Amino acid sequence: MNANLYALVESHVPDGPEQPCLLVPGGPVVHYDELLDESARIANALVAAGCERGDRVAVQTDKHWQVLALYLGCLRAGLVYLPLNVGYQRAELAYFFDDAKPRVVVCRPETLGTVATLASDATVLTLDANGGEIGDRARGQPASFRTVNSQPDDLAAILYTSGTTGRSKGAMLTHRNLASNATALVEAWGFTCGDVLLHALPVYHVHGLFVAVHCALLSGARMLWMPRFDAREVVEALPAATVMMGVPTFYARLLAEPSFTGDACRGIRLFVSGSAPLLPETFEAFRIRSGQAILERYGMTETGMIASNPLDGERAAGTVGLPLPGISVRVVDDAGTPCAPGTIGGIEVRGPNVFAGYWRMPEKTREEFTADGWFRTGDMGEWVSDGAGKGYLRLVGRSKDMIISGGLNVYPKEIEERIDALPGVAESAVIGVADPDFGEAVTAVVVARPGHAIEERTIIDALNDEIARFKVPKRVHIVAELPRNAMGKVQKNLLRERYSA
Ligand code: MCA
Repeated sequence: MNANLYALVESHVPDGPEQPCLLVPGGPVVHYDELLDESARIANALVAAGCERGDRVAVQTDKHWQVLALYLGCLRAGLVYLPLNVGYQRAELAYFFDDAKPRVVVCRPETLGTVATLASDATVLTLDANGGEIGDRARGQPASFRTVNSQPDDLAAILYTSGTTGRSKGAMLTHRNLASNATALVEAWGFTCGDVLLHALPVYHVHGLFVAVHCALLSGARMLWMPRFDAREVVEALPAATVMMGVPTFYARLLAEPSFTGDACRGIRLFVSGSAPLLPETFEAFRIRSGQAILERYGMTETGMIASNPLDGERAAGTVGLPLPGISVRVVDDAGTPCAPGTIGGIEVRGPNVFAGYWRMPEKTREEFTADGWFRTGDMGEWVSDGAGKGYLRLVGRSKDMIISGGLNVYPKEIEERIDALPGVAESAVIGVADPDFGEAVTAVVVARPGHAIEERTIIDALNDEIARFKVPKRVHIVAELPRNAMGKVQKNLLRERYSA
């Protein structure tokens, strides 16, 4: 059997492949057969451009429907899909291109010049609402392509995640990882061809690209393909949908939108939240307003989805439910011994969903796995010992210094290094401060060099020029010194307390 994820997608195309797949508000309706034909043309075009099995195709584009055909085309041709957040700027892109050495880079027309300079060894092609250069190349190609025969452990995608060292790591995801997780989710969340998924997430992260898209494709469902999350537009689109997936910020913004009512949700059977903790207050306010209990689940780039509250049965606020079928989760103490329910420990995962390692970082990969093959998530949690959601997994924090802002991970180390390199800065500490919209807001605390005056605005402006905006601190506090403990370590907990107040 061909383990290529595309073969699995193809086997689930609804009866009558002329069924709609993507409904683009104010744009075209893209049917399953059109999407698959375009993926074949793109696969042919990529091979004609010199791509060979295992080559990386880096993609930094807006959410045009053709990007989905590009993703499927890469799978079909045995290429490794490497999606990049559109917010990434020059320095970030340079690192990814240098590390991954893509054969082809697909980008927005407006960044073609920059990308072509940074990825000088790659073929650089644009993708836009009309298809762009990749679309032009595809146009001359046949609408059929023999999907390559892949092994379960062949790479399907690389997704970069930032690291505590400040250096991003490429998580290598195999066809088995993606296929097993997608199959588990379709089952767990009861997806059918009658579903219409409101898709307002970006398609360069696990949540929007794999969790959402795979659930729809593997059940022959349709997607309302929204270019981005806009609360008012989402409220208008909701009555036509049956499922929505989002980060907690989506739900907080829906609650802040006066036109959002229970009536708008009348056709919805499931709201799913993930990528960041959903506050119990948001869960409760949403239930009161809409009559719906949001289903919270837990996952990571390296593992896909790990645990989920149940479709049928109690959804307990503040928990992420039970491990998905086929996935093992344990909570262990520092010695690696499983903790009793109600005792906090490190969360470890094992299963077909767990990634193949970090791209070209064997050392780093070894560090993140235990001797008996469990992946250390870096999250802390406990099995709920009684009351609501007894036996469910509850996340209580992270062992790594990381911030989650609007569902995006930000590593303080990376931002601190950049701030420390700015003129007049002696040192800095970057923390996450509770924020009603983003969950946590990136916040910097900065000390100036003696005799230098620095300003919040200067630091923000300098960072805006260098890195993706979601990583740039929303606030910068200038202080005389950072609080340190007896060992000389900056006491970030004190800073968090001070600036949350
Ligand atoms: C945009 N900005 C942000 C963020 N997004 N700042 C902090 N955190 C963010 N997440 C910046 C913008 O660049 C802008 O800056 C300013 O904040 C306000 O922009 P706004 O228009 O409000 O933002 P937006 O375009 O509406 O985006 C907010 C968003 C978006 C809708 C929450 O960030 C989003 O779609 N997040 C989802 C991310 C996601 O898919 N995560 C899944 C990762 P300026 O004014 O300076 O230009 S996968 C994952 O985590 C795992 C595997 C899992 O379990 O799912």
